[in-house]
Amino acid sequence: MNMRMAAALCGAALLFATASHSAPKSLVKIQKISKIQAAKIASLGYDVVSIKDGYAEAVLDKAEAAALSGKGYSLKTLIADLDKYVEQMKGTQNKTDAYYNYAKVETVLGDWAKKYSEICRLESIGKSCENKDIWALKISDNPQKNEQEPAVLLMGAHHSREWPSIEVPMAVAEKLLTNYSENPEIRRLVDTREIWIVPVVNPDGVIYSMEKSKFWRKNRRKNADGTFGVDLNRNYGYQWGDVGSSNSGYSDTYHGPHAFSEPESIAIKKLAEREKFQASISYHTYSELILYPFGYAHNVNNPDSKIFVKLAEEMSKMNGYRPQNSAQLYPAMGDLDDYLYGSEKVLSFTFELCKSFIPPANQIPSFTAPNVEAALHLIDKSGTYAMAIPGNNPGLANNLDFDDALTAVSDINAIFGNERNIVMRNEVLKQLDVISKRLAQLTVEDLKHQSTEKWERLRSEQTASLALSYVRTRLLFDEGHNPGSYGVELINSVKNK
Ligand code: 0X9
Ligand code: CA
Ligand code: ZN
Repeated sequence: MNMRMAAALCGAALLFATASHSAPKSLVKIQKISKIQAAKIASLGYDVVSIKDGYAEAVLDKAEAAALSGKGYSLKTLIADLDKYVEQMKGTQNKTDAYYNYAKVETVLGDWAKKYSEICRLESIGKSCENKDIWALKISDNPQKNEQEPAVLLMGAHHSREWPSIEVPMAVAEKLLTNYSENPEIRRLVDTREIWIVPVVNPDGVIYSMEKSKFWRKNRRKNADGTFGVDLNRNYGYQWGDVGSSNSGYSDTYHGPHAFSEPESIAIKKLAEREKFQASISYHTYSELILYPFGYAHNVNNPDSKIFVKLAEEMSKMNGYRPQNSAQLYPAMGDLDDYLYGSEKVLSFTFELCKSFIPPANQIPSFTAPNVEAALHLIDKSGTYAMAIPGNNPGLANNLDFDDALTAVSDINAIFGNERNIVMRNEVLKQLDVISKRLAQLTVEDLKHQSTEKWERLRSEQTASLALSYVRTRLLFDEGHNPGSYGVELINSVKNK
């Protein structure tokens, strides 16, 4: 071999090593840095996975680690070879404790769709880069019909190496389906809501991560430059861009050639546009956080922050996670939540589950159980808190059932009772008016059928005074036109107040 050829080969080998990114990645602690410094590192496109008081953790290859050391940061390797770590975690699985893989998700969803066909249906909402179905299970009464009911979307595995993110949405689905016939509270949620579960947004990445035991985060797009993968949580089209997000195919936070360049993010977009969700959770790992928008930059005004904060705090009581604004963790452009909230007015949350990417399999029940409770709470409140704002489906408040409408007025009062912003106050009052009319309509119907149950309940709810006054007006009006239709006692009590 002559020298020139050797040199050329050497160059090619080097190039190949970088392009395939086969160098093992490490979990590295960046020591003695402030949260602001950590966020700054993340915003440069480094894969910062956890920010704590005084330090951060990041997934770095050798070159990235060297670059950060070169800038003076003090690094400590926590897990040297993350591919091996995935292999180890795979080994913690046994007959009773095991993570879902794509094939099992597909089988189990199919089985559920058959067994519980009265309350769910399975739909493929699109195909991945490698032509795998992106499955969505809709859980509701009359699942074949698109009813005017508050709707919630739960998603797992935008990032393939974050296996617990598949477990939680699957556990929520299982809880709803298997408890429907026995548990009245579950039955109420299924009957009055539309719950959509997409446990694996990124099938190709999950298959790659589990079968090749690669510490893989992105999808499996073959990029134009020969690299693989787009970070789906940087590919959404609201404030898509370069902050906390990379324009290089090599990077784990590569945002793709343009917004919505990937079939996986397009599938979610189409579903969101069609179903008009009130709320959503996208599951990730790790750090035990509940994140809410906006996340693309610091201090962006979120007009609905009161609802986000209240919901996050309540869910936090159930799983012990810390509520936080996304950008406060670190700004990153093109994430799912900014799109869902910014473009579709969805109350969108990201949960960072667990204390590590993939806890040993015997810990699965300990993180699914409290997170099922948190999800059920959001599903419940999607019919009350969400009604404070016109949202993406303004007709919905008009269609609430009596229970939801009554809870909505008290919930909305609790959140906005001392709202100082006059624009917000007017918006909320408008919604309260719509809900009060709905309450009045249902109450009058009830009274026409000689039942006073709703009337009594309305009278015992302080915050329902507006609805009550609508009912009174209606009763007296009807009495004037058609005396005797409601009974003397009722009319007298209305007259005497
Ligand atoms: O960076 C992400 O995509 C999420 N964290 S993870 O470690 N699972 O990769 C968090 C995204 C939160 N959104 C913003 N900070 N904008
Ligand atoms: Ca329904
Ligand atoms: Zn993630």
